[in-house]
Amino acid sequence: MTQSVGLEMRDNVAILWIDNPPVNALSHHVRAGIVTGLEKASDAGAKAIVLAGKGGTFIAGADIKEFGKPLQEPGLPSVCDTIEATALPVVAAVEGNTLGGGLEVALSCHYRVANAKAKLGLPEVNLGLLPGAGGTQRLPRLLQNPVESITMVSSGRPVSGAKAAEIGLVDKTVDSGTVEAAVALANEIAEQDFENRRLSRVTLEMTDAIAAGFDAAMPTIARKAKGAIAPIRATECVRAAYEIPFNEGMKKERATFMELVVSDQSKALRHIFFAERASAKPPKDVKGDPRVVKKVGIIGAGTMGGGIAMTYAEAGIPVTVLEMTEDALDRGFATMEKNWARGIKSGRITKEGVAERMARLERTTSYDDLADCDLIVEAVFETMAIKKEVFGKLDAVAKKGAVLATNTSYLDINEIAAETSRPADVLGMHYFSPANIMPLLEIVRADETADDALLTALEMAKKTRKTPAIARVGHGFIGNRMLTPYLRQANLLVLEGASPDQVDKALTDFGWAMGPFAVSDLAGLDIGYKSRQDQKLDEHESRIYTAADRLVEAGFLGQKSGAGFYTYDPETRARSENSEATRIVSEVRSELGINTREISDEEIVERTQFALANEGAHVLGEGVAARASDIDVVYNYGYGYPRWRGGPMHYAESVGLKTVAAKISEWSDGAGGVHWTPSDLLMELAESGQSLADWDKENAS
Ligand code: T1G
Repeated sequence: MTQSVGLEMRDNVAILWIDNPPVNALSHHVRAGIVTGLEKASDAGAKAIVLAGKGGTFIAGADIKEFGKPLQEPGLPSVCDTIEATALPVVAAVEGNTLGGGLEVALSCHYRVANAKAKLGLPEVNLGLLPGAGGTQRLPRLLQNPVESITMVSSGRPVSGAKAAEIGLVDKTVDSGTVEAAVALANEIAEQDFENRRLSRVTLEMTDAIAAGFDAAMPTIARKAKGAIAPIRATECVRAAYEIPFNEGMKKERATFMELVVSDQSKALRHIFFAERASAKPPKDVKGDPRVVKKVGIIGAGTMGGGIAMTYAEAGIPVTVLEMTEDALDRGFATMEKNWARGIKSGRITKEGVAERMARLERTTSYDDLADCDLIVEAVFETMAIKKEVFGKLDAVAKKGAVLATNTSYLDINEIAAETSRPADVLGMHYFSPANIMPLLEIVRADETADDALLTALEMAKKTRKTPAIARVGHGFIGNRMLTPYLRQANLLVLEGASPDQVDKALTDFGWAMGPFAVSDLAGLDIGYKSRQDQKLDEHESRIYTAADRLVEAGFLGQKSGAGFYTYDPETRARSENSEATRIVSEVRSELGINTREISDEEIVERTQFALANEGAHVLGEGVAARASDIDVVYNYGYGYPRWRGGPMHYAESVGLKTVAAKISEWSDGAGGVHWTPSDLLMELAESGQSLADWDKENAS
């Protein structure tokens, strides 16, 4: 036995308790403990065995932290084979998270009893892997339903215990007393023959209909995978369960797993799995507890304010929304109700659910009505003057201890905080549009933000199911700051000879959800235009956007005006070339005396992605972000970055910081050098050979 697997005898049943907090991952000592426990149960004269997890959860999967390290026997496939081959019947007590290797262990048991609210799934594809301990071979043999097997393996989505009973994944469900029910079943079947419950012995037969089903499923799986390979490879293994014997199917699954576990995609997906957990943790220097938030005030009921108000109401928190006029409130509330109601058709929400959420919203045009709010988030116009005015008023009416948050995308929060007598209560909570949908929340810790105010924002992120990343004050914080050099290179590439469509396609082929020109059209070209006017760019910088500015001046504002860099079908919003944009770009190139050239997709990817990484290294070096992995979280959750690439910083690491640094040095010495400011930190890391991951370990506060 090992300390993580205990044995308890209950009459003739041996319960093997897995105890490996926090999620009972199948670390080496757990795997070894299970094998030993099976022997000990037999020695103890048990007639049947129950496998159960401590802490209200069965097993959440293999220990992800062990991947990439030398395998310590027994490996999970052999543990599963040992369980299945055991002379005594084994019943799995499935509750809490029964995922990945955890479900594979349950599948190698002979019976399964589940709590109705348990989560059973094979999420390995989310890590760029596939079920590597027999899941692709045993699941189809148990379910005898290719559609269900394909869906579970290729989507990674879990099912509830109740649903699991429906599809035959478990033998019975209970609402409580899962272990007791498993012991009762163990007693019941102890003397019965259970040969037919050893799933490896089950034979599946491939039919034309089943083969056609696999053929039909693959294009959809590939489309949804958006460049990720694991869902496709995992489904191929499920198909093999119908075509070749179990042992050969296991060999195919193992070989595929070994290929995927060393793949860049899996390394990237495991990186972001841990990155999103790290970014949700308070900095080490922060002490204390979050303040209690019973009521939230939102200033502004426009696109952002309405979306933020929806986020809190969705989390069950009462919200007071303040606008300057009743008309503005009418519009804002109508939009919120319409947005929620959209989910009724798809069954995501009921009419009563919409009414419940709306009932949590109060409205007012008076600041006095915010006096009882514990957190107030302003989402008014993005000008410093208006923000200062709002915070001056808040300082006068907000209760003592209220956290005062600004949703600003760029502005200096220290300056805003200075407008109040309570800068310790002030911080940034930067939401991304649409705020009720987009998962990222940039929490900006200003110089005087109190620890418990910061902890309150982190707690609110959790409560509203947002993925947070903490930034320090700096123009554009993390995400928007890095967007500037990214868009700069994209626009330069168009000036030099690429078309907007070629740039966008090269980047969607790289994995981005949308290319920069399509995103600019979506956001509205006038937003960038106004920002450039406000910033009064120098000549080098402003010439880059001459074409974009001309488009706005010609009335091409993007999707909202029907055309921008692209023309949009009024019905379908499908985009096609805007010949006027092509003419304007060509005109600008001539005026600027630019001799265009053929530009490769590779150059487009390198210059845009390395510009992101370089600026990210500046952000890191300046302490605006505490970790490189936080920057990756920002881009995954706020900007449509391809998750299976890990993030701009992880991608640069996977290319090799030396390579990235050499390219940036080359470009900064070249014709476009004025547009490159190599990050000292990036150059130092490239020189020293230290990785960003190591830098994070050493420096993350
Ligand atoms: N391995 C190692 N650590 C894990 C882990 C795992 N499988 N799952 C969670 N942790 C850590 C996590 O990093 C965090 O650590 C703490 O536990 C709490 O996690 C062979 C190959 C189970 C739904 O993909 O989805 O089996 O930050 O904050 O919100 O076929 O964790 O405290 O130091 O997420 O309650 C398949 C991954 C693995 C499930 C719980 N299994 N985990 O969520 O807590 S591959 C998974 C989750 C596999 C086999 C294959 C979630 C959760 P720290 P948490 P939570």
